[in-house]
Formats: sequence, C-alpha cells, structure tokens
Amino acid sequence: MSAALRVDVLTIFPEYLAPLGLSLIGRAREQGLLDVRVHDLREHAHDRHRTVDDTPYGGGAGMVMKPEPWGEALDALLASAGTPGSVPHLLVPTPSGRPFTQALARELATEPWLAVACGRYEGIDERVLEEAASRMPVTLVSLGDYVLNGGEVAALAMTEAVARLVPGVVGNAESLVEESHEDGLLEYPVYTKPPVWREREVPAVLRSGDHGAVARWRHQQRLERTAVRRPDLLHASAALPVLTGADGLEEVAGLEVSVGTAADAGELLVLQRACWLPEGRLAGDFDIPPMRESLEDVVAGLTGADGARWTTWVLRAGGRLIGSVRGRLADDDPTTWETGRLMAAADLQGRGLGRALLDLSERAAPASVRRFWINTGVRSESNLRRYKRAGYRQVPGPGRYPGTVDLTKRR
Ligand code: JD8
Repeated sequence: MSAALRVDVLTIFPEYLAPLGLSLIGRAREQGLLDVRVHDLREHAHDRHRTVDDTPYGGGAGMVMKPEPWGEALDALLASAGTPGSVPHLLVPTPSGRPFTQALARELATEPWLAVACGRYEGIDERVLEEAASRMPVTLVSLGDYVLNGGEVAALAMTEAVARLVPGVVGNAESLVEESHEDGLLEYPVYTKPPVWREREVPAVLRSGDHGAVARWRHQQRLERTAVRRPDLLHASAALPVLTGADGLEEVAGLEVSVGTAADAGELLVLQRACWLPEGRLAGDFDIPPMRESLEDVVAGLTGADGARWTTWVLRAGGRLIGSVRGRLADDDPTTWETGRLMAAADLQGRGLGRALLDLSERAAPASVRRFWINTGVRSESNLRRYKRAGYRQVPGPGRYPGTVDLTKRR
C-alpha cells in the first residue's frame, strides 16, 4: 500500500476540522490511507493569554496574526518530517489566492505531504509566508470569490477534495471519472427508484437497458447543462451554436473569421492532417496532398508564394483554429469558382461548420462566377452528402486527383 497522503492543518480552531473524522475521509484515516493531523496554533503562543494576534502596523480595523507563533508552529511541523529533510507543500487559504480547482486538487493529490495554514482576523503577518517560502513550497489558494472569516472552511474543502482522489478513499474509483469538473463538463442528472414519483417519470432511456443510448444521453445532458449553467467552462468552441450557413458567422460570440496568414500555418497544418487522416483511411491511401504537405507548403499556400492563387479563410473560436476553407477562380475558367481544403475540427462536427465554411467560400466568388466546383474522395460519403445537400452534383468519371470525384453547382 503506497504511503498515506499526510495533511497537517494549523489553526486556532482545531475543532473546526472535526468533520475530517467523519464519512469517507474518517474511514480512510482509520484505514491508514490518509494521515490527517490538526494542530492548535495557540500551543505556540506562550504568554498567559496565548495571544496569536495584534494590532496592524499602519492602522486600520481588525487584528493581524502575529509571526512568532506561526514561525514556531512551522518549525515544529518541519521537525516532524516522516522522511528526514522532506518538507510539506504549504497551502495558505486567502481570498487573494490562486483559485482552487479540480485540476489543482488532482495536482496536490500526487504529493506526499501537504500542510494548510489557516489564518483568522485580517490575515497572517506577511513575513510568515515569505519566511516559510524560504523553507518549503508555498501556494496561496482561494476557495472562491467570496469572503470567509478564516481559512478553516477552505482547509476542510481542499482536504476533502484532495483526499478523495487518493486511491482507495472513494470505493468506486470509476465514479470519480464522470464527475463535474473532472473533464470540464458538469455532471448528468441522476435518478433512482421509484420510476414515477409525484407524477414525475424517470427518463425512459435510463430504464431502456441500452447502455450506448444511456451513455450518449448522459453526455448530451452534461454538454447542455454546462452550456447553460457554466458556459465559461466550455471552450468557446465547445459552446458553439449550430450554424445555419455563413450567415452571421461574424455575429456568433467568440467566433472570428479572417483571411489566413503565415501565422496560422502551424495550426492549419495540424487541423489539415487531422481532417484528412479519415479521408486517407477511406481512400486506403495516405499519400494525398493534404497529408503530404509540409509546413513550408502550407505557408506558401497561405501567402500565395506557391502561385496557386488560393484565398484561405480561417475560423477561430476563443482563439482556437476550428475550421478553414479556401477559394479561387479556376485556372482555365474565370466563371468557375473552386472551393478546397474545407476542414472543421472533429469535436465540433454536427454544428453546421462545414456548411458555413462552404457558404463562406461561395459568397467570396466574384460576380463573374457562374459555376462552383469542389472535389472530394470517391468514398467520402459524408462529404458527398454534405455537398449534394448544398446543391452540388457529382461530375461523372474520375475527379481531378486520384481516388476523387468532382462536384459542381450552377450559381
Ligand atoms: C483565509 C482571514 C478573513 C479575509 C478580512 C475577512 C479562502 N475564498 C475565501 N474567502 N475568504 C477566505 C479567507 C478569509 C480569511 C482567511 C481565507 C484568513 N480571513 C479576512 C481578508 C479580509 N477578513 C477564502 N481560501
């Protein structure tokens, strides 16, 4: 059994941490999975009243925690190291700290020894934190953007959030996976018996026995809840609404359309390869231009240095490059507008991005254009369906490139 996670909490209200003796955390401490120790700071105040606070230099309301008791308490803590020379990671709850998140909890759960310095009053003399940082890692952490009277509530919450990630503390580790904030999405709604309660039914899919359908329903619920309740958690791209063509592409919050430049080349190459990988698999041949092109080739295509006269548009959501398309007049026919390299991030499929990008290219065609041209893999069923839905018709016979077909549409 791996060494227990040790957590030392220093406070003037040790009874505040009594809940860490209850439930899962309490049992894990009994089982030796966790070593939680609570220390009363007043043990390190030696005057008759065991004073731990004094008036603030510079005046002002309230009191400040004195440095001496803290210095002595931290000395004693370091002297109690299980492994000679090891030091704890000291967490200091404060409203001005780094937000405590599930990601930080996961980080801290990998560490062997944590300590939490719970302040009270107006806070701890700043020199205590500076001096501590000279001897151990120190992180100022905030539980949230509201003001508490001290650090104990934060110590409780952080200790529970970290301790429950220690293997064996939560019986069914699987349940940790689909929790809110674990993967950036909120949790799905849960139900139990009876199937009908106060005329309210449990969603039928959950009683269908179709595990695939249940998983899809739960994921959709998580996406919808997150988009409604916590859109900030969703990358702007994930919060992308379903697009109906190029209309309003610019109006979509967080969505930027621009003509691509060399600066976009790196991300474009990544998206291009990601989008043509499935095409290569379908074609049974990965030696296709989008997969073969180098970064230099992509730069040349964006700057026009390759002489191919393409104009490339890139679509960004929240700064992330999520789609692109290019268009040009046909070499041999100024009345034909060619669209190419239409690509949309795989995780954003089903939002009308492809159609919006196709629309974007067609709208850029000069008035002289009477016909649109596009090309795709002969086995690329979804592309063929998309282009035919957009009014294109397949040109009989082989397409411009091996393994492809051409499609055209009258303007
Ligand atoms: C530690 C003293 C009280 C705070 C004057 C009120 C965390 N998210 C959070 N909100 N508040 C705290 C917190 C508050 C604390 C202490 C943490 C120590 N106080 C002080 C400054 C204003 N009083 C917190 N984590």
